[in-house]
Amino acid sequence: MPKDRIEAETVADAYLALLARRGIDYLFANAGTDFASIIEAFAKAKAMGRKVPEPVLVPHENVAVAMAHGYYMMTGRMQAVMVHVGPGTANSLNGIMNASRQRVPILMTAGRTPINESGVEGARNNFIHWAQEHFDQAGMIREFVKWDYELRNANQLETVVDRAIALARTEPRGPVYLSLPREVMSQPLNGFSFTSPSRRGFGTMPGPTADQVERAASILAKAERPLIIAQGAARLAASATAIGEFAARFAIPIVEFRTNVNAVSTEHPMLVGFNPLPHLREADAVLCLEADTPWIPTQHGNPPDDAKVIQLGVDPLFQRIPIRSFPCDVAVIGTPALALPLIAKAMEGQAKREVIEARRARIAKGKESGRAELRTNLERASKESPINPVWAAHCISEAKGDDAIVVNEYSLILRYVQFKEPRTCFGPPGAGGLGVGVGSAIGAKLANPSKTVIAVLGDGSYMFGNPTAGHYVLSALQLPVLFIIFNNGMWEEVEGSALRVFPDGHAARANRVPVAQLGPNPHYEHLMAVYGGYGERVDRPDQLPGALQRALHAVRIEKRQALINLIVGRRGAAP
Ligand SMILES: Cc1ncc(C[n+]2csc(CCOP(=O)(O)OP(=O)(O)O)c2C)c(N)n1
Repeated sequence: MPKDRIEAETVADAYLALLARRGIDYLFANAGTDFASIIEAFAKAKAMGRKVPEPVLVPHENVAVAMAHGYYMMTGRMQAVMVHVGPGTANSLNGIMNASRQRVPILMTAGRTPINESGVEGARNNFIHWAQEHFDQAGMIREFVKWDYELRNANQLETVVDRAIALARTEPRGPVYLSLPREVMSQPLNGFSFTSPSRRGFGTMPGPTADQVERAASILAKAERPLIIAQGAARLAASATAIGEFAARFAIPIVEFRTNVNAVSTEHPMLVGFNPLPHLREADAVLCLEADTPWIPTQHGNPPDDAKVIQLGVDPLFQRIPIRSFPCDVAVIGTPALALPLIAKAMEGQAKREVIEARRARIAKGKESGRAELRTNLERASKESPINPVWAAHCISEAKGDDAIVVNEYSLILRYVQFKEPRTCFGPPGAGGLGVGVGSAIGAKLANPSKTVIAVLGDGSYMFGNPTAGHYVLSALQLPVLFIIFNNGMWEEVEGSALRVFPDGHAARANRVPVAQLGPNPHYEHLMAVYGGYGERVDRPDQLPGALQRALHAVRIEKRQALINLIVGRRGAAP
């Protein structure tokens, strides 16, 4: 077995060096007394030129997790987060739930308060060390991680780190949790030997059986009105390419319903929109790609009873969701990248060319008439005050440029925005834990310093994202991101959900719907003065194009963060 030996005087030295050797670029960290030997190890590594992950201080745990999330979505490279014992773990939970449901691997770690009250290196020396002890620290996070463990001694360091990383990266991917007791991390070592490269089977990938492929191919080849619903499918770059090719080859329309990341360009001839309606009701076969919620029965209805439904994904039944009963006539196990080319091959000769070409023509015609409707809506929206979110979406689309990456939590109305490339528009994770937008935009920028990154956030989502922590990190790393806040002074989604349940109730008649209004309306743009960024408030529709140019100039040319506080009307009123 090839071995490598590195210099290390403590377990913390060896731990950080091993993370770097196993491909971890960053440790997004929110530190406390548990970090003593980690801090010492980072300082020593810098002084002695040892290779360790880059430490990034992130002053809120949820932002740290979202940064790891955004970085992975862009690069496919998993990162590590370390937080302060139990309280830090508690603060990170929202982000971990998002990552877990979106299959984002993260090495989530936390210190452990010392168990020894005296007598050993690292023993308790602060009053918090008593009250911070848990019976089961991982218990609070266990439901949303694939594996959890506590490092017991130096001897098992390589095994534990490799197992954590291998399991996080094995499909279905997701976060893992490792607690690192202070005494163990400060134990002395005299150098550290480990297997290099690792032999622990990083990132296994499940694939479909021949029977699954044949049954799916037979359904899709016979269908006259098949439909693809893409959702979490393009989290892997190779899957995005496979979806685009498969749909184009067999002329199957794609609906990107609540996609976590866009699978295809908005110019793709088979992209028919973002809403399962009306396509779902007319379909005779539905291919759901990594879709935990391919449609919402109470909103969209269901496909016709005799339509066949194929659920394709690494875990097509989403075993960790307690109740989920979408039809599944065939479950195909695998990523779209792996499974779609196999299904395409099996469809060859079965699918009738004339049926495919007739469908292609019908879809092109439908798209053309849809575009005319959008133009009419846009024309009307362009003059409205407060600014109509339709007009805002259009202006952002015009200004952003083809290279931009947009993180949308979740105010941007996608049918008014052009994305030339797949995987350039990131949507909110299915778990809906608000606050992911600020941090994942920072993670995306860290992964792609040369690209323009734009975070489009509701005023509610912005505040959930711990913006002061996020702006601080950007200024510390000298990374410019443009934030566009759709400021409607409310939680429209919360209001809407109450009124949909009680359409004729008291809340519907109230001037201000309780627990859904955010007034008085703050001047979020002033926050930029604190962080050396560029801030602007926009009240009128005609001001927006100019404001976007100025803000983009700030991020692209002046290299400072920017924020547009956009005073918008309700999105619900938008066509
Ligand atoms: C952590 C968390 N808390 C609460 C919610 C419930 N919630 C869903 S949408 C929403 C309002 C978001 O407001 P905003 O971003 O301004 O968008 P708007 O609905 O006004 O368009 C809230 C509070 C949530 N999803 N996540």
